[in-house]
Amino acid sequence: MTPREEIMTFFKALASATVLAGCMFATAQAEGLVVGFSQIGSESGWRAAETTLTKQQAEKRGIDLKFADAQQKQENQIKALRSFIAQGVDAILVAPVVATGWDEVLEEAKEAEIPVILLDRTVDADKELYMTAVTSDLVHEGKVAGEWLAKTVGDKPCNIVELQGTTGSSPAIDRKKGFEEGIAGKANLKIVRSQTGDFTRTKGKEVMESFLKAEDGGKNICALYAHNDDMAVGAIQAIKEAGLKPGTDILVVSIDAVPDIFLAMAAGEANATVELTPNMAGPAFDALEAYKKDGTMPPKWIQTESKLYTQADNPQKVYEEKKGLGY
Ligand code: GZL
Repeated sequence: MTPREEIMTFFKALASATVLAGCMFATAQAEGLVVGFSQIGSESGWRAAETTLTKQQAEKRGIDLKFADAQQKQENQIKALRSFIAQGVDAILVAPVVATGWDEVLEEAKEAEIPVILLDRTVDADKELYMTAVTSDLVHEGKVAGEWLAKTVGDKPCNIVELQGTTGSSPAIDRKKGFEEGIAGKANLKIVRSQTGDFTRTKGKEVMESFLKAEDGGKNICALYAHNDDMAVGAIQAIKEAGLKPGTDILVVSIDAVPDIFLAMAAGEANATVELTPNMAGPAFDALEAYKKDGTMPPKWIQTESKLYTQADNPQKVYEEKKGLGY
């Protein structure tokens, strides 16, 4: 080998070693990260799936996830965030149960230079207080549901009852707003009753029972719009117990696309749902790893997709596909 060839061989080897070291360093960036996750609770099938997938994503990336279940209480979430700050975690994930009341604790996280990522819900706080929010377009979801109903009923008069999500939460506020946009200008479509079912099956059934009683046993009700599938599934039970046919006597449209709503659709008892991915943690951890690696700052909103499913979309098959995915 000539001296020139020897030098070329040396520098090629050096270049490969540098690239390899870089990749290992990048992976090392993900390995060993300690992340605190304040989860709202387990109020719905969707929430349970989000928790499962977040833990799976952390495991896959070698992230040490400190998990705290707030049992639907904001004060428990704030306590958890303070504990994560005291532990000096590398980052915090939080699914904020309601939209207000976060400024102080987010300030404390900023002071401690701990990046905060919002999952699936947003907060009414200065955007500088969190790194990014991984959510769907909640207004759009409601609008898709409203537009589907408007298209389905045509000019027929249709009294709608609405099961709202948790009072004060961004999905409850935005899904209501979006649905009203979706039915705007349709004089034949009217929301006659609207109340929170707190995103749970139990409450959804209870409130639907009260709607049915108040509306002549349900004879005056043409459709139910529920801010999530779990409340819709509870309401379907109430409609059946009132001797009516959900999906026919009372149309049912909701949001999340959890497996059980597809079972109801396959039985003709639900009509449409708008999908919300439970994998919010994947994009969140991607953004965090990029930030830790070289300071790359993500956009303030990482939007996840929303897709309408109806009875025309082979619900039994969708159920089979979805049932193993962490729900
Ligand atoms: C919406 C999410 C909602 C789900 C419900 O982004 O926060 O919370 O739609 C869950 O199932 O309770």
